[in-house]
Amino acid sequence: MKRFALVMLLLISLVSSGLGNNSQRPPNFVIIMADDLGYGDLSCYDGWIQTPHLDRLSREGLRLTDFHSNGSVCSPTRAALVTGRYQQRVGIPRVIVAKTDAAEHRNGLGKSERTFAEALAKHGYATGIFGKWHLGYYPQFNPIQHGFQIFRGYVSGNVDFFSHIDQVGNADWWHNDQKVDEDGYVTHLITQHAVTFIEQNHAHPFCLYVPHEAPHYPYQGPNDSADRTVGGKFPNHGSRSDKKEAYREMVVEMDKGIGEILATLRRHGLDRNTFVFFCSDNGATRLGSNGSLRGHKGSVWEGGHRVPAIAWWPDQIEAGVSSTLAMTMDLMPTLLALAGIEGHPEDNAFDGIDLSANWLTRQPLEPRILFWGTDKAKAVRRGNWKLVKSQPAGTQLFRLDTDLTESQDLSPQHPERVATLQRALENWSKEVNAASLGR
Ligand SMILES: [Ca+2]
Repeated sequence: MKRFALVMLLLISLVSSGLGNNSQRPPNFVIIMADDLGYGDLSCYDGWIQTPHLDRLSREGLRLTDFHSNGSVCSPTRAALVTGRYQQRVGIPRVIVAKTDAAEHRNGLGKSERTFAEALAKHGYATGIFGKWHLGYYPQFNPIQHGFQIFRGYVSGNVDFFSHIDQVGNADWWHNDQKVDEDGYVTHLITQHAVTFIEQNHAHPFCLYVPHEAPHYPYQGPNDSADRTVGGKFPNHGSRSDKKEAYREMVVEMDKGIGEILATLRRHGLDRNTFVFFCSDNGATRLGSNGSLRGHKGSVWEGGHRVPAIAWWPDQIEAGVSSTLAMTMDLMPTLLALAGIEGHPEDNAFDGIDLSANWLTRQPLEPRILFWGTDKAKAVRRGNWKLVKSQPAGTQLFRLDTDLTESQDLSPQHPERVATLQRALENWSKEVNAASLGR
């Protein structure tokens, strides 16, 4: 009898672990990206804002403590997320700006790049993006040219949460490649479209990309009203005097929306066959919190790019905390591996790596070297060592396991290590810049 019970238990655990009825169908994907959310903002990261739904995701999933955004600003990280490659290689090293006469306004994600949406759509996935694109203003850069079958949202860096007008006074709300406005608070619209997408596609594999606007400026909570008008003069950051409170309200509203998405997955019995990933696209501004980390959005200090991130897939990814070093560009190779897709084109080779074995079975990664670069500063990381080249500080070396706040420059004690990392950084810069010019 005892033996029978044991066999039954084993069978039940096999079925519930997905080796049973889920094995014929590849997993669904939900990728949620917050905008400018810091390492010290969420309650599950000991932050100052209560976020019960993300806390639950974190409790049930794998909370990552050494996950980094590719860029320290918006467009570069998003370019790396959707392509699995360094943004410098992809030709999007800077923010694509709203100002129509600026050179960076005309940049966008090139047709030759392959996105995760393209690869998944080719293998039968329904693909949708609801929220912020920020990879090009013009129709040829639109998400529907890059494998997404449906897009509702905006293409610039930020819009008024109510009037959906960008920061130079142009209307910016789209249905695919057409400007079609809708009434509503941006965070609510994103959630509603995401929920509808799941409901319409629950019967087959889907990939849902949810790039939220919160908590990027303008700082507007759900009970406020529009500040921006077409062609008008307005305060870019919104009219509220209590901006920190507005920031908190924005994060809380995003958290509620994420709760609704998760409830929708549960309602359709998809929570055991859906991989959910949450992260931020760069560190917080001074209005938010990066915890004890040095620096803010825009810098290559940890506060610019070490961000909250959670990988969630009940029964497949064991709940816990992971200190594995990872970066935004690892997402695409990981998604394709989880979907069982091989054969990514060589001329679009990944810089990111497949993290699935690390997340699913805690298999350690091979040692690797990672790079960050803005116009003003660069950084390189190998193991716990990080070299930062910035002005006016110059070249400095830090050991993050004992000095997470990057306050103790160890370069005088380790000249050889400095030279090796510096050489690697120079080679990398040359290589990605040359690749970008050859696009
Ligand atoms: Ca951002």
